[in-house]
Amino acid sequence: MRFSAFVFAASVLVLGACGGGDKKDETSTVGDTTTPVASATPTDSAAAGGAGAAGMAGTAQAAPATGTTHDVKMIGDEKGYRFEPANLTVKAGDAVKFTMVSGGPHNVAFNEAEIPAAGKAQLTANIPNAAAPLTSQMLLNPNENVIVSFANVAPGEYNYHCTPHLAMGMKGVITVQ
Ligand SMILES: [Cu+2]
Repeated sequence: MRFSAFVFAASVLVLGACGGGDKKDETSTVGDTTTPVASATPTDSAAAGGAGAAGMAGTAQAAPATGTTHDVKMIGDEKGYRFEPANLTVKAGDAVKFTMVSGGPHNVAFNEAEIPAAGKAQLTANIPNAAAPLTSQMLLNPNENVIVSFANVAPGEYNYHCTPHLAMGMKGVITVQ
């Protein structure tokens, strides 16, 4: 009887130890699961923000270009910060490829007050991965580019600038015929 009781007590102790061990494992597993979820949250927020930004400007769908793709270089060097060419005329259906050359980060931000109101929603929809309405992501490295389609964008003059270098006069205008 005494021996059996001892075995029983030992079994309880062992079970108790195992139970404690299992709990610890569960806790650390939950911790491991929580970490990637937490790190994924900013990405989800950014995606939601992007969708929200597009939503704010309207419900237009991105319209692919059907015509010529024009090149605009984004440059920052000893001569200053600039888009080359800063003045560009495109036809309906054309696209403009903005390429980071030097002196970044650069972006393309159309001035909401200086573009035709009728073009806002479509232009915002036509900026891939827009950071905000009418505003591209920052281009950090040489040869990075953003291609903006002007398909279905209302004719008129579209003034834009680079947000980090606006004070240095990094501005341009695209005239859509
Ligand atoms: Cu810039």
